[in-house]
Amino acid sequence: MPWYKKLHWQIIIGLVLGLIWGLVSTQAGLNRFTSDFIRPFGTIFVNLLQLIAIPLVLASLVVGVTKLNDITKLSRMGGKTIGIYLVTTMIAITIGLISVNLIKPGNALPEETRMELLESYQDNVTDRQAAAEQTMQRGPLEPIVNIVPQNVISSMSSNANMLQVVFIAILLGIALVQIDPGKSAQLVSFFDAFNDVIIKIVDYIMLMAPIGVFALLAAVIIDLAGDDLGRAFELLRALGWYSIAVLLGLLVHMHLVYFMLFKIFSTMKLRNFLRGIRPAILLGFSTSSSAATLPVTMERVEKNLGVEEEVSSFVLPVGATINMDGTSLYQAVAAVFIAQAVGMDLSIAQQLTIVLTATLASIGAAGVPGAGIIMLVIVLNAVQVPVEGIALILGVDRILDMCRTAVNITGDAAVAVAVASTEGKLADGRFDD
Ligand code: DAS
Repeated sequence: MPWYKKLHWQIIIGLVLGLIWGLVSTQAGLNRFTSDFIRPFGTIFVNLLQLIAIPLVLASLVVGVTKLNDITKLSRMGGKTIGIYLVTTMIAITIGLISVNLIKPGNALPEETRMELLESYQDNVTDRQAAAEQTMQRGPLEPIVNIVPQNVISSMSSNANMLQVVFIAILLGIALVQIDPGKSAQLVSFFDAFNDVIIKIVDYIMLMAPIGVFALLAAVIIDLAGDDLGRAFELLRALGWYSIAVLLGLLVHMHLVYFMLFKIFSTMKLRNFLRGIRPAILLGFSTSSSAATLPVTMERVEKNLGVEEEVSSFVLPVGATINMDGTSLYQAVAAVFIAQAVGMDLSIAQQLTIVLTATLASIGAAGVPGAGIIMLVIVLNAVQVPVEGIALILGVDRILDMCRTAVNITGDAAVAVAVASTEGKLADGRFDD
């Protein structure tokens, strides 16, 4: 198959053309046109992915659980999955803290820029602060209470409730395994067929990926630059070191931690792993949403990496909501950067508090765009860093959200491979698209 027919190349071309169009648009006064006639294609594409996410999780998880004919496997696999998720998240935060303490991005911000930025973002800070205050009011066990829905239909009303759908699907699957096989067979084959249909729909949606990605990137650039490219570059320059601290941490985490994960749990080569899930990584980058990318992550992990459905259908939906290595690393860097920028020196005890609270904040963050920065307030409050500092990083948050979401997805897929390998459910993977 010629290279340009491969989906991931088409997505990359869409990405690059989107970036170029966005920059041209800001210079040629075409922002209005881009917003009215190009941005909608990105919205349609993300809507399609969000549309398919919940039916996919429900169908694949029910099928996955019923295939685990012995439920103790589920608890063993569940324990292994959650355990590896927590360890990789805490390592991510530690890498983030090392990166931000070495680079010290906060010290590069000039005083006048900081004061000006705080003012210009005041209204956004208020909005986000209000959303985050709400998060603060709920108790520490709120994320656990939230897993159990009151109503099946309402639990499927938003991708932010992905864990509720996981809960329902597991309950359904366990009940199906426990009733008379003669009766459950029809229902299991229904969910099996439904699952195949959903995966086929994901293939159709992916045909739109290059266009969707082009539109998403063009929109991000015009949102960031407004009609004054110069101001955007001044802002980016002031925040350049901060972004480098985040990106460096993400790169180290992706290559060191997942490399080690495969060394311990699987014989898969990191290079082949990354090739196998490349479209999902690129999609996570373009949509900034683990939940929206989940259908593609599942399809690629199963088709390209050979992870059997009974593992991927459990590990990936759970990971898309509670395992966010990229987000937790970013929250650690952001909290210390803001502290540095307002002249605060955080003690080791406070930085250890960041490890705990960023772990909780990333578990509580939904797999949707911007979730990480709203939950960041929990971390800032825990170490008494002024929440207003969020204004410093709002400007580049979307671009970093794209990067940390790509790492979140990579982490979910890496754990799926590791768990499948230890469960003997990892076939020899194929790595072509
Ligand atoms: N965008 C979130 C996700 O989908 C991550 C974040 O906001 O930090 O994973």
